[in-house]
Amino acid sequence: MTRTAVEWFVEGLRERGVDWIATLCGHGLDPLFDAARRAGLRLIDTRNEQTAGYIAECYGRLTRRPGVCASSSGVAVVNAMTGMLNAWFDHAPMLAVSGSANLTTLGMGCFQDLDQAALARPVTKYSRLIDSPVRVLQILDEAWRITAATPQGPVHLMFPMDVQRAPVEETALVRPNTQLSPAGPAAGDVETAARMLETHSRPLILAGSGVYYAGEGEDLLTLAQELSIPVQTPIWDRGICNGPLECFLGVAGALSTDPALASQADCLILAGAAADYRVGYLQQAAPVCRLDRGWRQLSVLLRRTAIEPFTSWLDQARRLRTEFGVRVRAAAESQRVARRMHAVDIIDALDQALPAAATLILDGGSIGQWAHHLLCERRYPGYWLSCGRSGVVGYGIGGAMAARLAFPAGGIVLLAGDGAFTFTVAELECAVRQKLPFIALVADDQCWGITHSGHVRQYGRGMATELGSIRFDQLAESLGARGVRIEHASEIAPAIRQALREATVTVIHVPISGGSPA
Ligand SMILES: Cc1ncc(C[n+]2csc(CCOP(=O)(O)OP(=O)(O)O)c2C)c(N)n1
Ligand SMILES: [Mg+2]
Repeated sequence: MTRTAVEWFVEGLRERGVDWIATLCGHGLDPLFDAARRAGLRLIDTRNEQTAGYIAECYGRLTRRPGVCASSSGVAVVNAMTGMLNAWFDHAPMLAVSGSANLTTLGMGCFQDLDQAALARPVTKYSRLIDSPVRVLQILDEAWRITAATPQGPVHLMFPMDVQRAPVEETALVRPNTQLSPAGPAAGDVETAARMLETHSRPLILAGSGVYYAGEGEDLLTLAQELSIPVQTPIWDRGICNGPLECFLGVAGALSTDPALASQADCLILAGAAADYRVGYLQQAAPVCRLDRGWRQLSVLLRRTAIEPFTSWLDQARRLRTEFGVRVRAAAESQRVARRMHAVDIIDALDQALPAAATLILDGGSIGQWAHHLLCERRYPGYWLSCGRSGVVGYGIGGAMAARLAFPAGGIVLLAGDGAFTFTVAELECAVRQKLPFIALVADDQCWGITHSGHVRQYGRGMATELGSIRFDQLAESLGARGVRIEHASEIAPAIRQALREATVTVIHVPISGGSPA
């Protein structure tokens, strides 16, 4: 069945028990009005949007259920904000909708052109542009749950006319993730997690940064080991695993897709992990719950019920992971260019030469992906620093300096792409002068490799992705650091071992042929 995005939106409102919208007509609202009228949703009109706003927020304060108002674009939204502001001060639930000119003309000087989403942000819990017709119900659901979540408060959606009118086939609609509480560091519910484990046979724990910051990593891993539950960490989140454990199965959500354990699992526990792109927005059917804190209580609760370990499922998951590693390595070998080094030679050398307690910092595209795929389970994300959820490149030299400040003793190794390394390369002089030594391995493919591979795959050629040649060893020396140039793969591990004995910054320049795992 096909409907316009605004028809789906109106139906979504009806499903949430809304039977009126307070409003004042004007530019940007006509498709909404038409859909509302046809769906039997009453329009309460006013002479000033302030009143429409007040109606919505007062309804919220009286009933603790969100009232809805709709205003036209530009100054009309400013008027309606009076009501939003009242709801804001009172922690009252309320949904304010604003119309606007077409998405395709926003910011180009369209009629009443104004970034209404930004305008309302400081006085709402959530304010966004509906910029994708297929996401209309998912965005509505998110806004609705955020306005109702404690502490309550107003939310605002800006709905351009062309998005309102866009036809959307039912099967194309992005489904709201109704099993989870709205975004935010919800503590979760121990009993729900316990019930989930008692009633399923293939659970997967996604352990993200939240559980690390909550200091519950060890409790989580103790339970996972005891019950043989596979654990993965979303790529770029902080890890919790500091040594070899049967239950730890590396990183989830890397670009080239890991064994997709989430799709094989029959239930998922998000432990301080976000339901974001790295876990496919959790669009799969398996039930999900969140448990950021409370892992020790969960152990206690489960001990009483004497639940059986998930041994055969963990074996199966480990097999999938091993097969995945074999596939990644085969992909690397297929990219080999005669007499040239490849990224995997650096990974293998690190595997041999890196002390167990060294800190590894990853900065770069393809090189980061190879490392996540092939090194992660043996390096354990507990000893890593990566770019974090931002996915940024170019942070690594600062990261290495910070690591040295945090850990005065011990190995610190930055593995960087040639592109990432040059963002802040002059900082090498500062690190040397201020006695913050580390080792930098530069994987030099003379390009923004991961972007380049993507371009080649999609367009048959790279576009603004090639980089020139730099003698990183000489550059390092000119900045006061040690510089080492590698000519053969067999030299990499000895160079790392030697650099670990030096009290200064060493840059190990490894020229490689290109290639990404994806
Ligand atoms: C600040 C910033 N700019 C651009 C990007 C997009 N980007 C992601 S990976 C990448 C290529 C990195 O190249 P390099 O460091 O040489 O690593 P390689 O992929 O070649 O291994 C780029 C440009 C980004 N993530 N962050
Ligand atoms: Mg590169």
